[in-house]
Amino acid sequence: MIRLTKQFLLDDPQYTDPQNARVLILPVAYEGGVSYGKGTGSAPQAVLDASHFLEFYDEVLDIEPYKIGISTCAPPELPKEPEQVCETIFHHISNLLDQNKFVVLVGGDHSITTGYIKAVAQRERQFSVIQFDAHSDLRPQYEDNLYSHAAVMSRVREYTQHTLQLGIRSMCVEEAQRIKKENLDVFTMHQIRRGNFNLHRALKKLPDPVYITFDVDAFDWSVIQSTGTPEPGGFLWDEVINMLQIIFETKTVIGFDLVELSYSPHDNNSPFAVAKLLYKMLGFKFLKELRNVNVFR
Ligand SMILES: [Mn+2]
Repeated sequence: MIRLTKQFLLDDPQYTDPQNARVLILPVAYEGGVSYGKGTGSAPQAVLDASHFLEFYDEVLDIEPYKIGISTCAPPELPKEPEQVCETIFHHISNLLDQNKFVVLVGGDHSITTGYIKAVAQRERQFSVIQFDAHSDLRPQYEDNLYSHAAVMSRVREYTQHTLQLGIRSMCVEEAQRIKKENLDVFTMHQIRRGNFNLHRALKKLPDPVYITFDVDAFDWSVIQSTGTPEPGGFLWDEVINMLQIIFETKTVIGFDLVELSYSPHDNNSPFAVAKLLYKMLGFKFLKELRNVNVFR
């Protein structure tokens, strides 16, 4: 039984009823895995609040994505132990996937991704993960915490070897050595800015289906100002949207998360950008179905 909370975008039960909705959003207010700035725990609510100021219509895609049905679940109550947090998220996501829903996880810090990936790994013999992030997150663990947000891609790679990491501009020397030794597909901002990255070529190497884990610190500060571990020099809005459009057109995306937004009472822009990113991604995902729905009806 899904308990309702404040809904993403609108409160019209015709489009937010959990039984009929194709998309379920799971807000997870967790910041147990952060290392620097606080505030990721309040971020999901800020995204839901900001989403009510979005336009329903996508003027680029010429569709109204909400008509696919988007329902927002109540945030799960979380235990204290990081491993138990992962298990709790795993069970929640599994339950939602069993209902044949497309599930979006909104964080919360990046450590929550592992629970979702575990649920995907139980259902897919083979799958890929694309990470947008300033940080490579490839430490084996961080401060004795296997489930730290700084180690999340190490956990992910225990479930799949097919990963693509984009926008990276911060790592320790051990991570750099590992990337070289294991020949990981990690593309730094520096490489991308030098033109040493071809998305189509990178996507060809990734078997379907694809999961996207999106740490919003991948963005430049002009897009996302409020994030726990900020790094200068990130992606601009249109760059990300263009890449995501190509990914959704080329690959079968089975789920995604948006993590590491940090709530600040002085910044309405960042949660709004995350809300819009979420809505854009749903538009890309359900474009074909939504094209058959007349928006001018
Ligand atoms: Mn990060």
